Amino acid sequence: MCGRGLVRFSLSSFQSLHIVLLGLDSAGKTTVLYRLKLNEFVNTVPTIGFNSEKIRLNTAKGLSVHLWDVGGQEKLRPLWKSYSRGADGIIYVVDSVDVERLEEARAELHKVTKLSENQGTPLLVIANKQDLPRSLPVSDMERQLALHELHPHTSYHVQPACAIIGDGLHEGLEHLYHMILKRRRRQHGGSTKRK
Ligand code: G3D
Ligand code: MG
Repeated sequence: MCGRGLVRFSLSSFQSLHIVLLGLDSAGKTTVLYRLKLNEFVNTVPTIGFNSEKIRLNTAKGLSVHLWDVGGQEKLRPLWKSYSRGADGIIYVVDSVDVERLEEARAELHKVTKLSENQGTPLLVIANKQDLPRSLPVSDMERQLALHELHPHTSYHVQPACAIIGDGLHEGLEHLYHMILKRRRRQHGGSTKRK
């Protein structure tokens, strides 16, 4: 994993990361966004269009993350392409209880990560609603979403979470942050230049 030197480099090297929150409607994207922004539960309404907030990472002091929460209803999914283009990272939120729509969640995830502009973009899968009794364990989610079939350059992490109380969210973001760092270091051939 990353040593102290790398963490110091990372803090001074990025000012803001662009991260897009995707997933089927009702997966919990907007709840994730406002839990991270306000550190409180916000009663959501279905998102028409998008919400966007800047947040600061807990661990990487001074680093702000610009999060775009894009509506997940079927008619809004064509927007995912333009919001994810050029993103530093993708957060894909999945409802761990909605087993009936896991296949649909899988298909949409594979579609968006296959886009040429998204190939290799680090991916954080949030297995949300783990507070609910019938939530699927992470290993099942990973298999049903066929994450091993993603583009070979796509690094990913699956994070169990409960967005209403915030469990797992910062931990997941940290994983995403480190995957983004790794990718940038690879792209710069290991140098520590600014983007
Ligand atoms: P979306 O933005 O992906 O469409 P929302 O999803 O954030 O609007 O959330 C959809 C519903 O799921 C909301 O409930 C919200 O409170 C609930 N939800 C989000 N995260 C969790 C979680 O971790 N656990 C549980 N139990 N519920 C969660 P309503 O009732 O408003 O539809
Ligand atoms: Mg929403």
